[in-house]
Amino acid sequence: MPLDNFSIIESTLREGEQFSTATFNTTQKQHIAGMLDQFGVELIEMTSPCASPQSEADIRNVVGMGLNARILTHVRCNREDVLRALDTGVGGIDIVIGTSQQLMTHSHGKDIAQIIDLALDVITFTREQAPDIMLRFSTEDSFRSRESDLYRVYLAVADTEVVDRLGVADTVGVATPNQVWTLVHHLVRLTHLDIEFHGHNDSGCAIANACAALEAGATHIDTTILGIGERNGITPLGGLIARLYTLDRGYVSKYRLPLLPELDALIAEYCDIGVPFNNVITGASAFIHKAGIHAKAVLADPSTYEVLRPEDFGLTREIAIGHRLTGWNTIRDRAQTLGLSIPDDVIKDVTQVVKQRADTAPLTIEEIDALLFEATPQVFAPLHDIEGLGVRV
Ligand code: HCA
Ligand code: CU
Repeated sequence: MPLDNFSIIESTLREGEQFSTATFNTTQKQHIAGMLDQFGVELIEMTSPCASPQSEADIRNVVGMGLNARILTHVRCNREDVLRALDTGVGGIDIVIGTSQQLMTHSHGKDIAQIIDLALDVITFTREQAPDIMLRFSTEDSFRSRESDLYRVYLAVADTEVVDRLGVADTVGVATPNQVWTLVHHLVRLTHLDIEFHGHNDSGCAIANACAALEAGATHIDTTILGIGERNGITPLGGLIARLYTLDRGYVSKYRLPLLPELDALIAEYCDIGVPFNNVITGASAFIHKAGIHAKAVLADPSTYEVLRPEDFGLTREIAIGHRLTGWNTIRDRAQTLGLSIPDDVIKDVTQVVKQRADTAPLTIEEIDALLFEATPQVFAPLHDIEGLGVRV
């Protein structure tokens, strides 16, 4: 069952490099690869060695790190690219060619018969050159390709029995979860090969589509940290983790989840973008509860309004206090945190003061605390002897 046994192909160092503000230097690439490896991703995909001299050198550098994760590179469908990729010592090659009318016309100019001939030539050549390498073949823009064309290509490739995996790519982020489920389901049934899904986020479905792919039997999902990639990117690593965690925490227990905030922060820094406020898991507001009704329930039992436990990701929840939607349970909790013992009716009075003042502007935590200290009943110690001094106070 793939959800129990899927692998992440982490493509921050390939798709992620195609993000508008991403230009990772060698040290940064090594740092990213090292952290992804610690997080536990199974595969790391890197930019083609044909992209630039530094890209080629960086693959060798990362391969030389001897990580647990298998290092892959991503190449166009031709023999020269494959030879250069093999020369870097990678553990796997991802080959791709466009099959939609748009890409056939404007990208490589080949028709479906020519694509099939080329694909069969390149994959059999690759297998001859490298009998043990992990080999994947993918169609680009799968969801705008004619269905009959797609199956012709995939079945011809599968028939050679030289590839380990077929890739499905929602290159322009147009697919719906239903469409992804259906295509992956048919490919699993027809080929019995591993299936990879790569989904862009142009219409906001990248996480849902990745999940649909897994539910249909896909074995591999492409992600990038923070979802960076061409345009607005692909399935984010953290988003995929959250989606699966909420189905069953066991699906993602193989990963070191508390490293996620560090990974997101690292890429935000390298790309000079900041982690989006509403980012899944690591956005600044992801674990802030505000309305009095929510806060009361969360204080009693966090699972009332949390499907992700912040502590599983090395994070903490926060209850916003000084606003007009606040409730007396929240104010009482703050008093207890401060060690103050204030009767409930007084807490309720303080709450009304907070609400009234917050109608003008939110109160800071210091202002709330000051109100609570002011409201604390003065307790005078009874007169007694200070032991041994005979002094009455
Ligand atoms: C690209 C295209 C690609 C390839 C995906 C894949 C896409 O930008 O090179 O090989 O699985 O989105 O189609 O990223
Ligand atoms: Cu892509």
